Amino acid sequence: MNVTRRTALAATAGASLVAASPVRAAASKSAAPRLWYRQPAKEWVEALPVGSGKLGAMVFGGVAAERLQLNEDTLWAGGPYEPINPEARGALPEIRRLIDAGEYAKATELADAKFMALPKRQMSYQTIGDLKLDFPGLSDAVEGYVRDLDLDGAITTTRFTAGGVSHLREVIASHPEGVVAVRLTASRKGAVSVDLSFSSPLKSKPVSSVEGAHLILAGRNEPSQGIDARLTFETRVEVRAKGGQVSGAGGKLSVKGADEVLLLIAAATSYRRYDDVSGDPVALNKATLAKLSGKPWAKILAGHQADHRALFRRVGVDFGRTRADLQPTDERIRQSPSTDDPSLAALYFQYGRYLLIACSRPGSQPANLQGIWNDKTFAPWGGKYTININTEMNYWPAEPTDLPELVEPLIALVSDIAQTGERMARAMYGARGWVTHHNTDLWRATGPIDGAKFGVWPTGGAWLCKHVWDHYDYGRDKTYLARVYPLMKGSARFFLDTLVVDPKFGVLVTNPSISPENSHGHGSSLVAGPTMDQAIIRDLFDNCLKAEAILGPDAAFVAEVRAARDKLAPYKIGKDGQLQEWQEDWDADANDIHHRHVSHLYGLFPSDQISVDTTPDLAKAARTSLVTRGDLSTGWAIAWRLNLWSRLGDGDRAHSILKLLLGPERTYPNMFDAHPPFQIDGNFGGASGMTEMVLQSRNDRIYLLPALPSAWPTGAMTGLRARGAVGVDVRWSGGKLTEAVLTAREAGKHTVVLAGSTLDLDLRKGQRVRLTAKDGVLKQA
Ligand code: FUC
Repeated sequence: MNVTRRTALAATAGASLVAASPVRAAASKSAAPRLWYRQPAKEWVEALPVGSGKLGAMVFGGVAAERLQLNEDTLWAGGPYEPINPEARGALPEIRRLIDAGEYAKATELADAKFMALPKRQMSYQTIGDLKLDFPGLSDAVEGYVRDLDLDGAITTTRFTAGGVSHLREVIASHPEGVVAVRLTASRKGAVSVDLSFSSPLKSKPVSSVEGAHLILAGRNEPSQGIDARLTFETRVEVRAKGGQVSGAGGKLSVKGADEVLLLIAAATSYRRYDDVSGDPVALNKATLAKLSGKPWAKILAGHQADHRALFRRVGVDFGRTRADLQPTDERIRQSPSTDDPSLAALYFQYGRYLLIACSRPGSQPANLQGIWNDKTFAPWGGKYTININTEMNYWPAEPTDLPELVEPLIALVSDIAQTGERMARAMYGARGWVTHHNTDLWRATGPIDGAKFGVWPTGGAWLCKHVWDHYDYGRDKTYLARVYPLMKGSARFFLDTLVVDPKFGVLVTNPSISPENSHGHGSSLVAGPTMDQAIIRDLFDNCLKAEAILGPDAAFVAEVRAARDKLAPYKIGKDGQLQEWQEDWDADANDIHHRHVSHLYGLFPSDQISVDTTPDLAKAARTSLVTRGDLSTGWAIAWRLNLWSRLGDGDRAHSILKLLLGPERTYPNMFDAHPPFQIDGNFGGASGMTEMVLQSRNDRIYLLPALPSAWPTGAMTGLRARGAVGVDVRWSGGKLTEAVLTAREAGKHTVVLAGSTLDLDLRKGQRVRLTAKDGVLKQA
C-alpha cells in the first residue's frame, strides 16, 4: 500500500468507516489501531495495559522473563472510616467572618487547625504485585521480536523466534469472564516451559501457595493514616497445560515441555461496599474459575472480543495518514513534535476509548487517577478520585464517543457519596443535602483534605452531578433521570443551605472555598465565591430545574432553587479584559498566573454557559484568560486547554496544543499521559478535545466541524453522539464538510450549525438524515 502521499485512509477498523468507501474498506485492516514496539518494556510506562473493568494488568513483553503487574480495583489501603472533624462546625462562622473581613491567611490558619477531615489524608489505591513468568532455556537474544496492543481486539501479543522456534504470547482481560487470561504457544511441540511465581511490594507481605494447578497469592491491604487495614485479598492463577508436566512447590508452579499453556488469573478482595468488607475473595475466585471449567481459549477470546468490540467499534476516526505511521509507536511519539502524523492523534483518540472500556465497566470502581493501572502501594496522589478536575476529565469522552455504559461506576460513586456526604454536610455545615470536597476514595470519604488551600472546596459533588445530568441529556432515558434526581436534589440542597450573602457584592456565594488550587495572592487561596463555584452551582440548579420540568412537580424545592439561582454571583470581566477567577479583580495578583488549573473557565468547557456565539463578550474574556495562562502545563492541564481552544473555535491553536500533549514530554512510550508522573486524565481529556474539534453539542445545538484544524484537511469521525440522543457521522474533505449523517435514537428537535449556517430538524425515533453543504449552506440531502 502506498502511504507516501497523505491520504485519508481509515485509521480504525470501525464498522461505519469501513462501510464509507471501497478505498477505506481496503485500507482498514492494515490501519487497525495498534501500539507496537521492537523491544520489551524496561520501564512500567513502556508496558501495555489490559483491563476487564475490575482487573488490570501491565504486560512487559519480556522474553526470558515476563512480568504481569496486576491490579484489582478495590485493593486500597485502610478500611471503612468516617473522617468527620467534630470541631469543624464550630469553626465555620469564624472562618467565614475572617474571609469577609479580608483576613485570608488567618482564615486558612483556622481552617487548617479545625476544619479539615480527620485524618487529613485519604487512602491510597494499591497494587497486588507481579505475576512473574520465567522461561528456562530462553535468553533475551531472539529474532523477529515484536510486541503490540491491538486496540480493536483488546489483546497484547509478544512474538519472537528463538532457536528456530516461534513463540507467541497473548494476554487479554475479559470483562465477561472476570479474568486476565494468558496464552503461551510455540511452533514446536513441547517447547513451552515456564516457572510461575508472585512478588508483591505490599508491606503486609502476602503469601504464595500452591493448590493443585492453582498458584495463589493471599494477603491483606495496608493500614494508612491510622486507619486499620480491613481488606483481605486473593489472586488465584489456574494453570492449564496441553502436554508436558505441571508441578508445584514452595509457592511456585512450573510447567515443563508443554505444547501450549493457558493461565487464568482471578483476583478479588473482601470489599463489598464502602461500609462493608465482609466479602470472601477465595470463594469469589473459585467461582470465577469454576465457571470457566472446560472453556477453551478460543471461546474465552471470542467472548472477550465480541464484548469489547460491541463498545469499541461504535466510533471510527480518520484524520488522514502519512508515512510516519509505519514506525513503532515509541518512535512516533518521539518524532511527533517535528513530524506530520495525524493518525497518531487518531490512535491517541481510540486509545482513550480503549482505556475507558478497560477500566470502567458496570460493577467496577470508576476510573481513578491511573484508571486501574498502578504498580505502587502508595500511588501518586494516592491514585484517588480527585474531583476538582481529574475524575471529571476521565469521563469527558464517555458520552460523546458513545460509551455511556461506562459512566455507570461514576454514577454509583455519586450514590455512595450522597450518603457519606450527607453525614459530612450535617456535621461540618449543619446543612441538608450532601457535600464532597476535592477528593474521595474507595471508602467514599468526603471531608476536606491535604491542607485548607487544596481541600476547602465544597463543590466537588456538584461537579459530579453535571455528569449525572449529562448521562440523561445524551441518552434521554426518563426512568434513569427519575432514579438520579434525588442525587442532584441532595447536592442542590446543600448549597441552598450553605450559600451566604457576600457583604461587599450582595450576591450569594460559597464561603469558605477556593478556586482550585490557585492562590489569589492576597495571603491565601481561601475566598468567598470563586467563579468556578458559581458556575458549577448554576449548572446544578439549572439541571435540577430541567429535571423537574421533565419528571413532574416538586414545587417547594423548585421555588427555593429559583430564588437562589437569581442571586448567584455573575461572571465578571476584569481590568485586563480577562474573565475574573474571583469576585475581586485579582487575576494579575495570583501567585502563579500560568497555573495549571483553569477553573474559572469551567463555563466555557465542560459547561456551555460561555460560548462564542451565545456570550461573545464572556468568550473573549475567557480567551484573554487562557492566553495569559499559557499552553504549557501538566498533561491533564494541556488536555483541558485543548478542549477550551476547541470551544473557542480555534482549530489550529487547539491542534498546536494537541501536539504538546502527544509529544514525548506528555506521552510515555505506552501512550499513557504524563502529568508527569502517569495520570490517565490527560488521555481522556485528549480524546474529548479531538471530539470537540469535530463535533460540539452545546447550547441546544449540534455544531459540525467547529474547530477543524488545517492539519486535518480530509477525514471522518463516525458514530459520535450529540445531546438529545443523536448519533452523528461527520466527513470532510479539503477542510469542508462533505456530509453529516444524523441518526435519531429518540424523537427530538435539533438545530445543526455549520459555520453560521443553521438547519432545524424534527426527527422521528430511528430516523436517519444526511446533510451536505453547498456554498457553506447546510441542506438535507
Ligand atoms: C490536582 C492537580 C495536580 C494533580 C492532582 C492529582 O491536585 O492540581 O496537578 O493532578 O490533582
